[in-house]
Amino acid sequence: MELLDGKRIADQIKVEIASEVETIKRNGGTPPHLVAILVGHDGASETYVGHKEKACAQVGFKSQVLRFEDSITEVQLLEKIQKLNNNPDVDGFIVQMPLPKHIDEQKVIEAIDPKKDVDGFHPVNVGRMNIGLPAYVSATPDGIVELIRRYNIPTAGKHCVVLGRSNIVGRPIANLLSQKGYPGDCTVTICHSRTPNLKEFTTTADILIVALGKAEFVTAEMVKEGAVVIDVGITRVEAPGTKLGWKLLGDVKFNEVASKCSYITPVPGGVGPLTIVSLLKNTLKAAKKEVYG
Ligand code: L34
Repeated sequence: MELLDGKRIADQIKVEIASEVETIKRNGGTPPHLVAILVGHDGASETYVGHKEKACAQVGFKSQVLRFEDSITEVQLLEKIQKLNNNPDVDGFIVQMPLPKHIDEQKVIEAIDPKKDVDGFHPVNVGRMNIGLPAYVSATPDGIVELIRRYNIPTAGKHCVVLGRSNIVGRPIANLLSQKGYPGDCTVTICHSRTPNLKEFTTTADILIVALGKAEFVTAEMVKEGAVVIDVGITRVEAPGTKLGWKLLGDVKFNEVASKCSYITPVPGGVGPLTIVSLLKNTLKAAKKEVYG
């Protein structure tokens, strides 16, 4: 069993990005500029946006977090988005999800100019990604692909089973791994909450990607010997007696599954750090106008 060390790969890629930023600056250009909108005070969102801000600083990007209270109206938020769309100083921006219930997330996503949509959530980017055109690919699936690539994990002809059909992870990763080339050429099965006999599918997976958001859902008996297991889940659970009072759990029961795997991601330190780095990659692409010219 080998651990897929997302933290290590993320640090490596950050060094590569930082060197590109240096080149841009040396040639008289301005560093990429990312803006994140954060609504409310959700603990996990605060952490993730904090990681994004820190990563920008590490690679030499300009970054800014625009914070708003839960009470912001949809109209007000859409106005902020228009301003960012029209601000030539901003290369890309994101609106951290989830949003308060009174705001329609899909409306917000569609208000973002696809050229600045470094989250890759806008239907134009999703559509372009789906047919293999240059696009901003959403950060978590892109991070998974990058992890597979950096560890040279073979994918051609492999059976990849994806648990979860969300717009931001399950669907796009299933699409990417079924596309031609490397990492890809997989036979992909998408399973979800209405799939009967889940175990029948998961035990045939050479590559098992779990993105359900259900802590420790995948047990050893669900995994084939020698499988590659990628755990996208990240749930905070109470942990009395620890310093923080809580800890993070993945969707996979790591302790009993790990010994069966050829490769497995830890939580934390697996997919999460790659998600951050993929956002940086998209922002760099935006600054270089690589996707839309
Ligand atoms: N708009 N909303 C938008 N874009 C995104 O790409 C996200 N996502 C998801 C939630 N909402 C979003 C993220 O940023 C999930 N996500 C994310 C980002 C970073 C990490 C996890 C999820 C991360 O840094 N994970 C660390 C541990 C974090 C911790 O200590 O809580 C890890 O090692 O897995």
